Amino acid sequence: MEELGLSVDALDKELRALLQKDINFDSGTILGSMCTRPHNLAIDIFTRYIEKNIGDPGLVSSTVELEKEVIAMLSSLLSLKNGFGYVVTGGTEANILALWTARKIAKSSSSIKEVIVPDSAHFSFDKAGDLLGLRIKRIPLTSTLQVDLEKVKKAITPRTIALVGVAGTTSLGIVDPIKELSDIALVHNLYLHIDAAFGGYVLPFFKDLGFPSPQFSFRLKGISSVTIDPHKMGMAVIPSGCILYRTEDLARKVSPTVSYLSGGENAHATIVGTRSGASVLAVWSLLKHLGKAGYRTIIRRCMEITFALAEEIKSIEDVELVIDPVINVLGITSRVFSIIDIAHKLREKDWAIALFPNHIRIVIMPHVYPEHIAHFIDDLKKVLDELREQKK
Ligand code: 0PR
Repeated sequence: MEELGLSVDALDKELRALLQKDINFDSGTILGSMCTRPHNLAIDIFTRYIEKNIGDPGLVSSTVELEKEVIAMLSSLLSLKNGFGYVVTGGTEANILALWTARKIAKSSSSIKEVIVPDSAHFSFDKAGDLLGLRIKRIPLTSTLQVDLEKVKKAITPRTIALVGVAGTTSLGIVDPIKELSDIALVHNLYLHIDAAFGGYVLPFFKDLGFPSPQFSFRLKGISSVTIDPHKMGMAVIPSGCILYRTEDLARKVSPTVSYLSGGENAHATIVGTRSGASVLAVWSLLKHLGKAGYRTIIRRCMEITFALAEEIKSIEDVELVIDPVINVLGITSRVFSIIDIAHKLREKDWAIALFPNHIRIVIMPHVYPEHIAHFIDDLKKVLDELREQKK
């Protein structure tokens, strides 16, 4: 740190120059991210209420009431009346909280406690396992890339404390057979957590849009908690995740009481202490402003572009879809060329795509427009031509 600070103008100039390599969503080149440019209303509300710390709830009791409204609105989207939960930093914190809760209520007396997750589960479950001392058992997928239910059943032992299902997987947007997982959880009296970090803001709108609508809501009685992230398809500002619990009792399992807070004694039920009240208010404002109709319009647009891209990919020689898209996540692979070579060449052309071991992931977020996709298809065709040339 220098002795004398920079003027705001000088600082602004320097910062702009230093940030030149960062890519913005409005560049139209980010096709592999599960985040998007936040809605303008969210940006406005977030900046207006930036000072609020909901980690001292007594100081911001009105914000606390609105957090309850956020939880009520998101719970009701997932068919739950009187849901409980918190706005957290993202899907990782929500998933850690869920497994922490499961460990708290676990009846298993075994010193090793296990959690059964699909092989497609996000790496935040590995972080959670490591932090909480839980053994994460990854279960293989079937040909539909959903968790193999027979293998789930076989993996259950007296050490098992929880099952996880994913509604919208990170790599391909697949929805596990959640109804069947719920039935298994009920039979074995296990905690079932659903990771709908991405799909939670997408799937609830499918029925009205006329798309196949897999079950994953709290209507399935075996589900104990759900992760649903406003900072993905909710168009909220980072950090905005959400954990929803079926009952208040579950939500309270990991909430030590803190006696000394300035706003008075209170329970802390999230991992972080100081917590963004501005995030809560931005999420609340978006839910109130957009309503179901607003979100449905956003989802319809993303799905139309996804389906159009899927058709394009099917028509291009030497590449193919990993599987027909279920939501606005699409996997491209090739039997002819290395997908790593294709991805690297696309990245050289400035496309910010996600690269998984066997496929490129494209996520059609609200910042993606048909013209971006048309440009991407042109470049993909060029890349394939280059690779064909090289092969000769
Ligand atoms: N659960 C699922 C199903 C997820 O896909 C993710 C993250 C998480 C949990 C964890 O959420 P947080 O990252 O909010 O803790 N999915 C994205 C991914 O891994 C995260 C992301 C978003 C990565 C935007 C890159 C990016 O540009 O792809």
